[in-house]
Amino acid sequence: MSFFKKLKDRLTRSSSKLEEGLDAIVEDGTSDPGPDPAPVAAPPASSSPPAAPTTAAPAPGSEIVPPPAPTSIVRSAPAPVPDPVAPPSAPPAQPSEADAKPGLLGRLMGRAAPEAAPRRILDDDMLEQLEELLIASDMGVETALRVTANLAEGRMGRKLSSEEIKRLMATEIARIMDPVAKPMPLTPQRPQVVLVVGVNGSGKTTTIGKLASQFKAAGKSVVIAAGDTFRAAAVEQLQVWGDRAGVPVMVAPQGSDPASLAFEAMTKAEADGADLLLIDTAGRLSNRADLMEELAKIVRVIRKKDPTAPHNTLLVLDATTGQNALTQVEVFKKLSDVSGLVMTKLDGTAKGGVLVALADRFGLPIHAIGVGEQIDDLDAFDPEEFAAALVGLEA
Ligand SMILES: Nc1nc2c(ncn2[C@@H]2O[C@H](COP(=O)(O)OP(=O)(O)OP(=O)(O)O)[C@@H](O)[C@H]2O)c(=O)[nH]1
Ligand SMILES: [Mg+2]
Repeated sequence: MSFFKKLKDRLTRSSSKLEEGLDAIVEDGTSDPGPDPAPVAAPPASSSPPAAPTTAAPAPGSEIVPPPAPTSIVRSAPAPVPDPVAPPSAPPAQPSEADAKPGLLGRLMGRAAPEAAPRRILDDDMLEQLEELLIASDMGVETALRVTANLAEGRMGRKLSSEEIKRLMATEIARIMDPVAKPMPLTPQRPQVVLVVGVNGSGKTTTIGKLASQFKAAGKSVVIAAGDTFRAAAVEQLQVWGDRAGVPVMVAPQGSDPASLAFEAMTKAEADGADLLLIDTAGRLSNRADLMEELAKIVRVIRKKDPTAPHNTLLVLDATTGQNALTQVEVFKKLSDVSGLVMTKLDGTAKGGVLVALADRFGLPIHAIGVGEQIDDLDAFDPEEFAAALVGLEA
């Protein structure tokens, strides 16, 4: 299965929330009679200012959009919805963005002809509802305002279907995310030392297992240091991944010093001529000062071997924590030299929008995203695919 298909299938809780909200917003205004006030054929004036949001944004996390009716987790492609209020003699819908590109595939698949879909005139009310919808997907107020303002630029007064809004939204989201979509850079140093940090349960150990297997499969030699000596299960978890991938896992007794383990692992990786050393860390320390001390000590000892290490510090974030992920980035940027992000658990969350907020707020590279617990459930971050999956578009 392609990763996009998997991502799209598994992001349904986020995408169906957006999709149902969008359909509701568009339908909310389609009973609006009267002609489309927008000039039919005239392209939007390029000088028109961006549509400024006119109303105060609600507090983050507030659910203003009425909750959508429960639907099946597996979402099917949007079905043609005849407009129940339009009289049979209703004039054809105004030309719109979708009319310009009906899409051969869409027509072959028998998807709704653009004129059959309900449309709504883009006005301040609708913009406000769109903002609220994006905020409810955990995109954060600032980012939601930016996306809707850009979406509205030059389009106020035009009639849009929810499919068209989805495409516009996906374009805006991808625009924000493009600059941060960067695979983890490979450096010339041997071993390249990758320190993996994050709060407990965010998916560090699983991500290391997946990365080790994938790098190994790509022909790299890898050593793992099970630096979470706090939790015995973490060591076993890594050993399973290590055995599966044929990657050595350096372990130490529970409660022992993770820094000395990191040093030993560094020695082994150097002796083996390994390409990569992945160091797991504990997320479960009693307080922030402890965690900072532990991470600093690991860094100090590996620098005795290679002053340029660690070459990457990956912060692993759990998408289901929503806006909390933003706070975690702030905290970990202070604790360590975070060089890139991995977002896990995008499957089964309605909070996928938080990744857009992260990109917009911090600009840190997003190296990979996780959509499940299997080895193939981690892949490089592709902004266009993510944006399409998030709003529920087909590829
Ligand atoms: N659904 C889903 N589960 C995931 C994903 N990544 C990790 N998990 C699960 O999340 C749980 C926690 O993952 P771990 O890798 O143990 O997290 P950790 O950050 O190492 O946790 P600590 O060692 O306690 O700090 C496990 O049950 C994983 O299988 C993902 O992308 N999707
Ligand atoms: Mg762990």
